[in-house]
Order: sequence, then C-alpha cells, then structure tokens
Amino acid sequence: MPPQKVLESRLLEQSALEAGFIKAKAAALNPADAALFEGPARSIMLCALPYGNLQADEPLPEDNGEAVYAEIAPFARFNYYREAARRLLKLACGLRAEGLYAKKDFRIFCNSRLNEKYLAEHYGLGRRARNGLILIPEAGSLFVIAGMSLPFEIQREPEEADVDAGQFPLCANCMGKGRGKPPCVRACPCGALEGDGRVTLEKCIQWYASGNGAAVPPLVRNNWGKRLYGCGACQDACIYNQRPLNGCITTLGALPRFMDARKLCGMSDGALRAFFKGSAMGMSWLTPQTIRRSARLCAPP
Ligand code: B12
Repeated sequence: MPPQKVLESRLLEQSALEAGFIKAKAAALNPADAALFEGPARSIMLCALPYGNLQADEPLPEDNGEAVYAEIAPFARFNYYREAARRLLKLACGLRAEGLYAKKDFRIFCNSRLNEKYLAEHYGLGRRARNGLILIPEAGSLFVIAGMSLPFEIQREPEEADVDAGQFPLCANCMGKGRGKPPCVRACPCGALEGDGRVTLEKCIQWYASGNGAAVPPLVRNNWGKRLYGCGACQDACIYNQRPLNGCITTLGALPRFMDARKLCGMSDGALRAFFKGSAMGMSWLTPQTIRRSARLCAPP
C-alpha cells in the first residue's frame, strides 16, 4: 500500500489555472469510472484548454467564383490536444515531486478513447449544450477537454447546488425567442442536430471530414462549402461563443487557415502525411484519402 496523500481540490484546480487552463474541476472518482483507468485511480481532474475565437486570422481569399481554398477550423489550427496533455504532464510531474507516486499512476487523456464529454459533465467541469458539446460560461464551447486520473483522495468543500434550469441550463437563454429552434440547431447546414444534445452523425459534415462514411451523400456534399477539416457552424451560432474569447498560446502543430484545395488533391500520401505530421490533422485515423476527399468537395471539378 503506497503512502496516501490527500489534496484539496481548490489547490489542484488553482495549479491548473496557473498552467493556462481556463477552468478545472477535481473530484473523487466513482468506482465504475475509477475502473476505466489502469492503476490506482481515486480522483480525477477535468480541464478546459481554450482555443477561443481570436486567432490571428488570414482574411478569407477573395471569391471570384473559382475559389479553390479549403479551410481548417480554429480547433485544429494548433495541436491543442497535445498542448493540453503537455501541460497536464508538467502538473503531474509536480505532484510526483515528493516521490510518492510513479508516472503511470497519473493517466492523462485528451481526445482519447474515454467518453470525455460524459466525464466533463459528470465531474462538474461544464454542462452539455443543445449542440452536443460541453459548455462553460468562461469559454463557451471553444475549448478542448483534457484530464488526468489521480492516485490520491481529493477533499472538496461542499458547493452550492446548480440552479436547476432543466436539462440544458446554459442553453436556457437561447430558447423561447419565438423562432422555435435554438440557433445551433438552425445553423447546422445539414440539420444534424436534434436539439436535445444528440447529433445525427450521418448528417454532420465533420463526421465525414474525419473519415467516416463510405460515400458523402448529396445533402452533405451540397452543403460542404470550403471546409477541409472542422465545422464550426453550431459553435459560431452559440451566444456564448460570440464574444471575444482568448485562446491559449501554443506553437504546437501550427496549420494555415486556408489551403489550396486543388493542390491538396494532387499531393501524394507521403506528402500529406509529412505536411500534417504533429498537427491536429496528423492523427493516424485521418488518412490521406480522407483529406483528399474533403479537398475535392471544396473544389468540385
Ligand atoms: C467521435 C468524436 C467526434 C465525432 C462525433 C461527435 C458526436 N457528437 O458524437 C465527430 C467527428 C462528428 C466530432 C465532431 C466534433 N467534435 Co468531436 N469528438 C469525438 C470524440 C473523439 C468522441 C465522442 C464520442 O463518440 N463520445 C461517445 C458518445 C457515446 O458520447 P456522446 O457523443 O455524448 O453520445 C451520447 C449522447 O448523444 C447521449 N445523449 C445526449 N443527449 C441525449 C438526448 C437523448 C434524448 C438521448 C436518448 C441521448 C442523448 O447519448 C449518446 C450515447 O450515450 C471526443 C473526444 C472523447 N474522447 O470524448 C471528441 C470531442 C467531443 N470533440 C470535440 C470537438 C471540439 C468537436 C467539434 C467542435 C470539432 C469541429 N469544429 O468540427 C465537432 C462538433 C460536432 C458536434 N456538434 O458534436 C471536443 C468537444 C469539446 C467540448 N467543448 O465539448 C471533444 C471532447 C474532444 C476534446 N478532447 O476536446 N467529434
């Protein structure tokens, strides 16, 4: 039995804020969730790393009717996933400094196999919004979720209970404006949002841009626009995302906002892999075929 440590959630959350996360929540894990992690997981810390909407943006290329550009959405313009994991690793190293625990006792995750939206909501980082994403008043939904399991107990001050405003408390202000559906639902080009937090994946542009679907159906094809990777329609329409929101500063995996769609179509597998290596589009599951398919949809013959 290793020596036990008990930390106050407040101190841990403060260290995450100092590391550049915009919000953090640390809490005791329930036994079912603790079993998701290998090793001695007793607690968990969920963090939000913002990418915001103030990135230094190249202006939209002039559309002369023959536009061949393909756009990369803000969440993928830097490798925020890796940046978040890197920051958590540093925090974990600090927590290990007393030598009580091993590196493997802290399991860091970001865009992992775990259901991160569930963890973020269940352990109090944010609330699920009607567009299916996790929303926090501090950064809207313009952040990536990252977290780590902790091998020690967390002490929490009792918190005031959430004001009960129904299933989507943060979306309450969007409803009842006489137009029936909330802005995120209306903004989705293919009508993929049910409005109850569910996304019909076969109608979600980003689902195809991530390599799903053997063929892209006409509804999605006709609404594709100039998206190479990422669709922000349901986020851009959200009232929380419309104020200026700072993103964290990172240089990891920088990608341009616009790429030449026709040039991308002609690039070999090797050239595409080399170009996107280390970026948010360098994931093993995002194949050169998928990238070329999205580029072709941006630049139909
Ligand atoms: C696969 C995936 C996708 C897929 C599918 C997304 C989806 N909504 O299902 C695609 C490629 C489409 C996608 C798109 C995007 N993604 Co994504 N994605 C993931 C990933 C890797 C897994 C999500 C998942 O499948 N979870 C498991 C399923 C079972 O959970 P679920 O989606 O919550 O589904 C349940 C609910 O729908 C629930 N439910 C909810 N409401 C209701 C209501 C009723 C009535 C019922 C019955 C059920 C129900 O039932 C389902 C089953 O349990 C996560 C990272 C992770 N590991 O969690 C990132 C993640 C969710 N994605 C993220 C992002 C940023 C995006 C995009 C914004 C990127 C972009 N700009 O294009 C879009 C947003 C699209 C959208 N509106 O959801 C972030 C979201 C951060 C946040 N603030 O919430 C995550 C968390 C990555 C990260 N670490 O930051 N993504």
